[in-house]
Amino acid sequence: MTSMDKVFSAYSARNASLESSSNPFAKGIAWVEGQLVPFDQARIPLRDQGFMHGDLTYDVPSIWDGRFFRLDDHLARLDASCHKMRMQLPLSKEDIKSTLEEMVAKSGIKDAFVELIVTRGLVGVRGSKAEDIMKQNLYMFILPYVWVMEPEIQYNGGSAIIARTVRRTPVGSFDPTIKNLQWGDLTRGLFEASDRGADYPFLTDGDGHLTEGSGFNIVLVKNGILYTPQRGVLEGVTRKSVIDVARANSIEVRVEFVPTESVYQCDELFMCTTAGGIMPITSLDGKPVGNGQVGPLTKRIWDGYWAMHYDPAYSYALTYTDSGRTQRL
Ligand code: PDG
Repeated sequence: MTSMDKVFSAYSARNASLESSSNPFAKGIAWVEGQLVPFDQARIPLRDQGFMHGDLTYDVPSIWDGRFFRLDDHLARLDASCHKMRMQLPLSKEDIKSTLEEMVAKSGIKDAFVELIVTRGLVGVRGSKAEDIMKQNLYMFILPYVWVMEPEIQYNGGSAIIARTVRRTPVGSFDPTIKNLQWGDLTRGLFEASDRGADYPFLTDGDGHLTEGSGFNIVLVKNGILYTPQRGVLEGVTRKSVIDVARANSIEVRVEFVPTESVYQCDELFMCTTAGGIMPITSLDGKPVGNGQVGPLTKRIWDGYWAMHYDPAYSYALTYTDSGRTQRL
C-alpha cells in the first residue's frame, strides 16, 4: 500500500457511515445568530451586507481524523482579515473555538470543512457613521471534508490551464491577503478551464506573473527548488505547511515573483488548499508537466503534509461525546 492508499482508505472507512446516519447534523451543522441548525436549513437575513455588497471576509480551517488542524493559524488570519476591512470578530477567539468544538461533537463528523464568515452586518458603509457599522455578523458551519481535487485524481494528477480571458483581481483593487468571496475572476477562470477541457484555472497578475487559482495556491518545482508567488495571493495556511514540510526535509523554498513562463518549464507542479491538501497537476494547457507523472518532491510534500495532521505542534484531538461537549487533549 502506498502512503496515499493508507490516508485515503482510512478516510473512506471513517466516513462510510455518514450517509446513513440518523443524526440531523451528520451532513452539516451551522451556527447562525447563536442557534445551531442542520446546514441545509441555515438562512441569512437578506439585509446582511455580506450578501448585499459582498462585504465580508471568511476563513476555512479543517478537522482531520477527529483533530483540528492549525486552527489558531486560521483564526489569526481571520482576525487579521477583519482588521484590514475595519471590522472586528463579534466573538472572542476562545468562544469561537469552544463553539466550533461543540458543533463538531454534535455532528460527529471526523473529517470536516469548517467555514467562518464575518460580514459587515446589517448596516452598510455608505452613509453610516463609523460607530454604527462595527456590529459584525458571524456565521459558522461544519461540513464533511471538501475535496477541491478528489482523492482518485490525486494519484495521477489533475489538469490545469493558465487563464487567458481573465486575470486575478489586482492587489490595488481588493487585497488578496484578505480571504474573500469576491470570486468573479476565479469563476470566469473556472469557466475558461472547462471550455478548454481542463479542471483548474491558474490566474496571472496580467503583468507576466503567476498568482493563484480558484481556491488554491500554486507551487512549482524546478531543479529541486520549490517556488510560489509572493504577491497577488492569499497567504495560504496549506502553503505555510508546505514550507514547513520542505524546510524539515532540507528542501529549498522561494517565495518570490514567479514568471508565468516558468510554469511551462517546471519539473513538477502542485496546488494546495485546506480543502484537498496537496494536489498534483500533471497536465498544463493540454501538455504534460515534466514527464507527466506525479513527481518525487510533490510526493514527499504530500506525505509530510498528511503526517503533520497527527503532530501535536499543529493539531489537537477532539473527544466526541453525545452531549456535544468536546475536550481538548
Ligand atoms: N487562495 C485562494 C483564493 C483560496 O480560496 C484558498 C483556499 C487558498 C488560496 C488556500 O488557502 P489555505 O491553504 O489557507 O486553505 N480556499 C478554499 C476555499 C474553498 C471554497 O471553495 O471556498 C479553502 O479555504 O479551503
